[in-house]
Amino acid sequence: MERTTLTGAQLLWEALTREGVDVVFGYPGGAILPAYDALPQYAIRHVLVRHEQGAAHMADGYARASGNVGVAIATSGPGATNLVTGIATAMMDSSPIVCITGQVPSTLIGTDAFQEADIEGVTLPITKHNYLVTRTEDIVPTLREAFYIARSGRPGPVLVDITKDAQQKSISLEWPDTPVRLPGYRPDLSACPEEIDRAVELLNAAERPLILAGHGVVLSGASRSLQELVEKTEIPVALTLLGLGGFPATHPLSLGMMGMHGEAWVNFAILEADLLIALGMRFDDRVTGNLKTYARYARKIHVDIDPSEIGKLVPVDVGIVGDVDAVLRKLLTRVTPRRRSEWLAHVSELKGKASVRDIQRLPDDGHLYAAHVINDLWHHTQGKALMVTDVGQHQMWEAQYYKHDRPRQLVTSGGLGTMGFALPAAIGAKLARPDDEVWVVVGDGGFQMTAAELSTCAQEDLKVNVAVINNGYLGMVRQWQEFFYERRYTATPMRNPDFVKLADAHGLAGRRVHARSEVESAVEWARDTPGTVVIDFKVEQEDSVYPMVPGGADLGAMIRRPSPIVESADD
Ligand SMILES: Cc1ncc(C[n+]2csc(CCOP(=O)(O)OP(=O)(O)O)c2C)c(N)n1
Repeated sequence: MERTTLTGAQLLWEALTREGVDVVFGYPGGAILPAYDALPQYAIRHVLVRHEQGAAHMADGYARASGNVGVAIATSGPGATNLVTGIATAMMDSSPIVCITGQVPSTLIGTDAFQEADIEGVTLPITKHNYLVTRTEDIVPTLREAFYIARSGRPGPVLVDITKDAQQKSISLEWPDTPVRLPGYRPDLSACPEEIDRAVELLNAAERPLILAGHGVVLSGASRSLQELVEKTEIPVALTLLGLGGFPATHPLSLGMMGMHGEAWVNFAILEADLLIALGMRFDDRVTGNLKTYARYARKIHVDIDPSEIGKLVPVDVGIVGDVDAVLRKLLTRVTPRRRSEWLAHVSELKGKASVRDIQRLPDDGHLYAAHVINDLWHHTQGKALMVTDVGQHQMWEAQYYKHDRPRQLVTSGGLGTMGFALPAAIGAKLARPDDEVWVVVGDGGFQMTAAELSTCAQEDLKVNVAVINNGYLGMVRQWQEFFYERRYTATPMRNPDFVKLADAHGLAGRRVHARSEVESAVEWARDTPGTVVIDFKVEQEDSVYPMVPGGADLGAMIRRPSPIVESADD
């Protein structure tokens, strides 16, 4: 063991360096100033954000794009509370981030000191774990635990709040070199052999099986095993929003997204299946619709690393607690190869009937449809871009029309549905994967929530392509008003700034697109222009995302696109 004498602030950066951190996203202030003062002594890049929410989303985007832990840093009080939405976003989507906040000196805690906020109390329900550190001696062990907890088992956000005096004091310490061990926390990764046996039995016996692939497939790096299992057994795959990319969209056995805005044939297939194999997904209400009528004819196998997810919402026949990849590898050696021509033929019949309502069949009538923009973006980026989306209609169109073939190719806020996520998350993703072409797809509403981070792109000289899907409305809410509130558009029409001028004000290039014929050249222009660019796509204002399962309705009760060009009588 080596002995070192350092200040708490130095120990903080030293611990981060030893965890492999090369970039942090943050905003300084009084209570975290000792840490900032020590930062130049370390080879860690600091990205100065424009709002701490952005720092948390950037750390999250970095984590989702890289698979490593992202780090955000903020001062006490308002700095810390500004992180909250980003932390909750990471928590809902099992994203490993560590947030470090400065706290008022330990002698002032509990006195309503200037910029004092009990951020440990505030973030208790939205972190996987959190800490208040008041002693310099605890900084290193705590940070080591924080990284271990964030990245192990079901990943999630951890917050470490460190008092100013703990950052200032110098101590001499022996650097711990043993692995972190926490008596009360042992993520169990070994699946129970009896449950594996039962799963194999059900898999071999099923006639109409369907795999439901979720975020866990991506997080556990299970894509290859999944593909092997699928090809061996000919079981088609439906994906959750966060599962997209976990199985290639262009694979013949990929059906597409399930749920509220999932493909109609996927939802019908779920309702008709005799076996669902749910992998690293949590039967979210947006995925199941009415639980009472959900997949009534199906036996269910649920694989998840988090035991509390098994049986939480949907009773299952077999629950396997374990890492998805490890479980799939066990199943692979045991399942019998099968061909399923009848079931697959039936699913493609469902698909054929439903796809006549596809917006892609709408002719180019001079209107610019968001779905056309996304489809063309997919085409002109050869399906290879790292896509980061915000929340709303554009998010669903992106999920439907950009075909994600690789894991970690789509970064989006699923569980919390956080508007303002996309631009900062894309900054984090770009820093994680600098060689990737990164596109932000964002609504005019959500863009304005964190557009100040354009300034961060400019200062850090980052290349991110921003596609604003500008419909002049808070589109998804307008859609709900159209469907369920008799078109009373209260508080959803939006008067926007000139987004091209906004880009210009940041020293960035911008361009406006009104017609589908201009999309290709705009995409090419974005790719060729150095630095971050903003494209303002002026799309059809009152288009809606179809199909749609109204909240809480039966999965089969989808509202369908009303005016298909071609419609078969029985569709
Ligand atoms: C922070 C936050 N506030 C409110 C909402 C509720 N909400 C969900 S979608 C949406 C509209 C989004 O509008 P826009 O960003 O323009 O995207 P569009 O739906 O038009 O594609 C709103 C307000 C939210 N998801 N997040």
